[in-house]
Amino acid sequence: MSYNLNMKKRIRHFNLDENFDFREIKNMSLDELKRLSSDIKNLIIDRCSEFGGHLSSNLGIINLTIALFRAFDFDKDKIIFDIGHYTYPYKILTGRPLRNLRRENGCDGFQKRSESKYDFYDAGHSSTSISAAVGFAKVRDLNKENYSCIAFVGDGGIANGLCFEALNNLIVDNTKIIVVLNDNEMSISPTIGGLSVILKGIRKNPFASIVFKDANFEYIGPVDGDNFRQMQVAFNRAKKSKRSVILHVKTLKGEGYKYAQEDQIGEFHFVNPFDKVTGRALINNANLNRKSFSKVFADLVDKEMEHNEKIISICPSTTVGACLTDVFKKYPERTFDCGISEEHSAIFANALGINNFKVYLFMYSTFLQRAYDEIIHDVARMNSNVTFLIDRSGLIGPDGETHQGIYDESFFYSIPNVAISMPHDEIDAIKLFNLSKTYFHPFGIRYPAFYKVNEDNYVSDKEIKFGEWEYVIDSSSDLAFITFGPHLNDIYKLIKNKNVTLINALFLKGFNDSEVIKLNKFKKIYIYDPYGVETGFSSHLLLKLNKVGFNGKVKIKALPLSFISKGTIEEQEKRLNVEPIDAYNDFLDFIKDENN
Ligand SMILES: Cc1ncc(C[n+]2csc(CCOP(=O)(O)OP(=O)(O)O)c2C)c(N)n1
Repeated sequence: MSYNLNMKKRIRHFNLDENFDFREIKNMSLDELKRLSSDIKNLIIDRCSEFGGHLSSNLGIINLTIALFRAFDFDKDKIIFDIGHYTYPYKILTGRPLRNLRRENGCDGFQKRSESKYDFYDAGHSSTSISAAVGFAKVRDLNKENYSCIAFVGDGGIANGLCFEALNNLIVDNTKIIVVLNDNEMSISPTIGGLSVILKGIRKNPFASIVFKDANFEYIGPVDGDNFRQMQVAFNRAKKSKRSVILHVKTLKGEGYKYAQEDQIGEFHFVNPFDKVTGRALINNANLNRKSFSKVFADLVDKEMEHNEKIISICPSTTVGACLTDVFKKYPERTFDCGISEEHSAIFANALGINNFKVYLFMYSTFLQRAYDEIIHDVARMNSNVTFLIDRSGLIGPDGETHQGIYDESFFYSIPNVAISMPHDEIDAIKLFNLSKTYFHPFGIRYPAFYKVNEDNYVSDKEIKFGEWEYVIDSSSDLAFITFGPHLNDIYKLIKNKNVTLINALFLKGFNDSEVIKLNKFKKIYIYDPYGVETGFSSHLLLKLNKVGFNGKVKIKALPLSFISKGTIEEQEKRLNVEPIDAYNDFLDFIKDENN
């Protein structure tokens, strides 16, 4: 067994390195299991305090994960974690001690097939695990093999429609899976919705589990997720059952780390690097010289809700990240956290929108993908009064491929009736928000989490009307540089002394035709979009230029149409050669002839 003796305290610790052999868990005594649990806890707190990460969810399921290794054999059995943000204990036990967690060349923050043969499925978005486990079970049955297929899902994740679709199919299918339902009564914030009420009932009175029994599942639980013996008995029963099993486990989010355990808001669900002793974040917007766009929009909506009773705010499950906790407390009747329910939220918003309410629908760009059909079929077709506040747009950094906010531009171009915009700073944000107040059709304002605040940033003093672009530098030259978003500041600094026209394309879709016609006077146009893939704004503008018969030259720098893996945003931009300085140099190259 792999131990380290800490002579001072005379405690044996486990070597939780790449050589840790999870097979040893099956033979460990209760004392050893507890020590293993405590070592995993300390490692997770250490790594999250250094690199940031999903702290609370992982702390709550350490014993549960160890118990899974005692009961199952992951050289054969398959486990699929929903979302994948609570795989830290599993990663540690399968030889991945979270080195450089979420960094460019470090351990991924989610489960990932390319990282380990023990990661059977990739995820990042919620509620895919049961469908995937049913698929794995089908493979097993068709190949006439024999192993367990487990979906591990939280009480937040299971309430999403996808899980209901999977369970609905499973009821009439003779394939067997085991659903481990990790019930900690929290999603990011406390779990909301009817299913959470049912689960609460079951926790108090297991007979209420009749809901699941009637549906032809074997219901086991509720089981204490801290108690190794209870879990062993429950897993053995689950393995023996002929039917699919819902194994309901109660756990405590943040267990074992005071601040996380006491957190009822959701601030320790995801943490930036922090001081272990005080629990306080080591980095904040002020010391990084940046401003939170999320806070800017939360404040704008707050002010508007105060005097306008027709304003509704909806935010499915990400209220903490969207800085909406206080706003939602202040206006409980007109704010809705609908849980992990992007599709429902879009239609709910639409119904309010067509009934003369002004709806602000807050969603991260990546999760908005879930509502694509509802945006076309409902919001856009009925042309309703919904403004999408699209947070975390552009490159997302350490969450990697599954969370990039770079595809919404492209999919909006295929949807009629929707206008899309992007501010470069708070002043742009206020302008766009003010325009949204008197615009009664679908409108998206997309923004990254933050922008850098520097003294020499470009500050606009111009008014704009809906659909207009801003000429930041209006030169006499026949060269135009078109961009938008926070990097406009960097480009402005780089080219302000050149004889070049710089345009802030505040509206990425739904801009006036006259803006395109005006471009006809330029010989060369450079389009720089570091916030969307190349099928987004740049392609859209090319099409528009083609329509007005533009016969000059166009060069584009946008994100490649690909899946972009983790790293800091700066590292990702460097890797992709899309930093402002890259665009600037590329632009100089493009206009060379004119300079000679
Ligand atoms: C489609 C989608 N919407 C939102 C999120 C953001 N998100 C990440 S974790 C999480 C909470 C999940 O709650 P639960 O399943 O109960 O797991 P817990 O973290 O509480 O253990 C949410 C909403 C997501 N990953 N996917």
